[in-house]
Amino acid sequence: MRGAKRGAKLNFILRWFGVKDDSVTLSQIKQIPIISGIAGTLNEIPVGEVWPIEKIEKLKNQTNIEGLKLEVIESVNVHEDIKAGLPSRDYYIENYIKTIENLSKAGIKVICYNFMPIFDWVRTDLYHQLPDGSYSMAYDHEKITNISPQQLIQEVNSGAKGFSLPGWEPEKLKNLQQLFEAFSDIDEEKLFLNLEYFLKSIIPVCEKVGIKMAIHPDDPPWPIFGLPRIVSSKEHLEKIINVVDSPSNTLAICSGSLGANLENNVPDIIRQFGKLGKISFVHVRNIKITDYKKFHEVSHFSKEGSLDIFEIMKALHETDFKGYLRPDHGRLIWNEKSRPGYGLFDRALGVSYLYGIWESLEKNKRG
Ligand code: DNO
Repeated sequence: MRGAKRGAKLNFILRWFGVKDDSVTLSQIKQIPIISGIAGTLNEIPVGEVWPIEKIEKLKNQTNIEGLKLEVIESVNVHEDIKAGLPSRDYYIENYIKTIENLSKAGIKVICYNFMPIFDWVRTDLYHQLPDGSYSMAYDHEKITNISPQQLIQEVNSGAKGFSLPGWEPEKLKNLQQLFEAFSDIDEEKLFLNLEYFLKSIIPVCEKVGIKMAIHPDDPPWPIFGLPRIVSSKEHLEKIINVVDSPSNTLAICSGSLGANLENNVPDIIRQFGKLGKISFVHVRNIKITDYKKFHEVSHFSKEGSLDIFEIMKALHETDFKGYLRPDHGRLIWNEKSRPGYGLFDRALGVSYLYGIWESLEKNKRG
């Protein structure tokens, strides 16, 4: 195993949703030591449309003025027609390619995306109170089996307090029945073929323009509402990176997503794919698993959750990770009013903790 080279650089960034859609400002973000940039987005562009270069440049300029970099986009969401393999997919793939080209012109290096049918991440409670009085998000599979998708959407959107939640675009979700019909005969195998078709179309362009696509794992890592999931395990990740052999076909490792299934050993997964240079983006979050398919999010600290965050950082360090890393969902603490999971305070505590681990690994290595 290669050790970290002197001067190896890991880029700590923070997710930011834009002036109109985030309670946190860029000037607050720049005051978090060690944060060098953001994972940005253009939330206002409907999924499937081309991201115009002017809007991308505007976001980049806003970010750069604050001394922060915009090199990662989270996410350019994939249109459901591509996931379902409908004839219209070619049109949406063309648009996706134009977006990739436009993003590359603005200096973007990594595009995060996911391939979860219909739903992006799913929680059954956006305000789960922890013993210390803070709030975090929680998931209970039993609840999912007892409510309809419509009910879940209603609950999630009323809890979102006006913020648009990533992946829960209203224009998509209002056609829910039609969407479920499009996926009625799509099993894991077909969904994977549709991912393969998408990757084979876009990855050659990414290679040409120097962009890495980073697929985000399923959150949670098991099927919900009968919809297939194909990015939930080490075996799934292997299959994905092997289907198109390219430096542009990479993974976003999300500790809290993969880690919700105890069979996924996150440090081992990082070692395996890190050694191959297949990880370009990492989300670090801790969760507490309380029962089968039941968990809630906690602070980043290892002692509070079921994941060993030190081991996760160590695996990244051992494999000389030089990509982008961000703290993931934080709790809502100190009465902060923000979108669930994306307040300033707990994510800033998270960065401090993660960087503290990283610095000690670096210094120990140098001796
Ligand atoms: C939730 C996030 C996801 C993630 C997408 C990536 O908070 O982890 O929305 O950004 O799945 O495409």
